[in-house]
Amino acid sequence: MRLSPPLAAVCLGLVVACGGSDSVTASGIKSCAEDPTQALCKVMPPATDSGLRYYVSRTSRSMGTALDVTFGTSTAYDALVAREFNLVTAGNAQKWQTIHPSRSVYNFVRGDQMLEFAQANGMKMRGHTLAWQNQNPIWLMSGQWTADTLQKVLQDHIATVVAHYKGTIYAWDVVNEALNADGTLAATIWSNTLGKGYIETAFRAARAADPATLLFYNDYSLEFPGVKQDAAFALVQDIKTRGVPIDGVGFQAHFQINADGSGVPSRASLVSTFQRFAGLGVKIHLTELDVRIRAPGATSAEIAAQAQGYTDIVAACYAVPACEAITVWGVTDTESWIPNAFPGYGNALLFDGSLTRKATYGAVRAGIGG
Ligand code: 9MR
Repeated sequence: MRLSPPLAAVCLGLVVACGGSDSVTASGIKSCAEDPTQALCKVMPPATDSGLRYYVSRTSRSMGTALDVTFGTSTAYDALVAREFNLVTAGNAQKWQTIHPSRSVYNFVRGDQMLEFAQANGMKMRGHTLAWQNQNPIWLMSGQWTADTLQKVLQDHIATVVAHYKGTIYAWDVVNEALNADGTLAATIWSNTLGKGYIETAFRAARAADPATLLFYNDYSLEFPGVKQDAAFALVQDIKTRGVPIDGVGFQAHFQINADGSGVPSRASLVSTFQRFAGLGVKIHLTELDVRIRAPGATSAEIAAQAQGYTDIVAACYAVPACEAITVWGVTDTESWIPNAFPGYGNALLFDGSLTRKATYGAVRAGIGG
């Protein structure tokens, strides 16, 4: 697998001060350039008319999944990813903690492996994420920063990471989860020192580093009408009005089916929400979709509501031209973040741990119109 020129030319793997010459090897992880025999470097069997990817390819949209630790450990898993999806996101590999482990060291190895796999298999990749409160390295969180020094750290990080992937990443989640549930600005390392202006700083730095990649504001619970959705709308409207570069809004789309079957807004409500944001002139991506149910113990009615929810979410996206991509947050239920974060809930994705398609899979295909 050959890297596209921008990636190969900048800095491959773990490097001290990206672009520098003192490259060091990450323990146990090799890029495809170093070891092209790894399963994940291979071109996988083409999509067939039984895969989601086939149905999506008949539209102009993308259907993606998040890749994490299971990626590259099993040819069957990797082949499934390439058969079913035409878009990938690094679930964790491009977050600060992984990609920028100490102030002068960047580690692009795992993110590059995912990009190489995507390129080899004709898939796009979304980048995730450039400014967030969670999964930050200790050196960042415990640093003694002034507004000037922290702003420079943010700008340097974004310049380096986005430049590394210049021309290869389809869209970046530039700012992640900037708002609280009540619509106020979340207290983060960024907002505490830089105020709301960090959002603009991040978008401008990303645009300067790659003029072509799509820049997204990404957040959770925006799918529900209410104060948080209103605050996100106002935020995007404000930064767009002021000429700050932004191309899209990422709706994380983490849903929970309740005992009465509620939990996913109606199709009409979702369409109206997506249209509302599309009216601002931005694209819409559903970036981290999952629909959790009680596990164990979901009733057949809850399982049916979950499937109906998946169909409604996908159909609502497909009803709005600006909604161009849907990403499910992982491939199998066993690798999903849900059981850890929501004890008693799970089974939120499209495949079980044996890589078998579930009813949710058929529900997504129905939403696409397959
Ligand atoms: O999927 C990610 C999981 O493996 C991590 O443990 C977790 C830590 O915060 O982050 C998960 O992904 C999050 C995403 O980056 C942003 N939105 C919420 C997701 C679930 O926590």
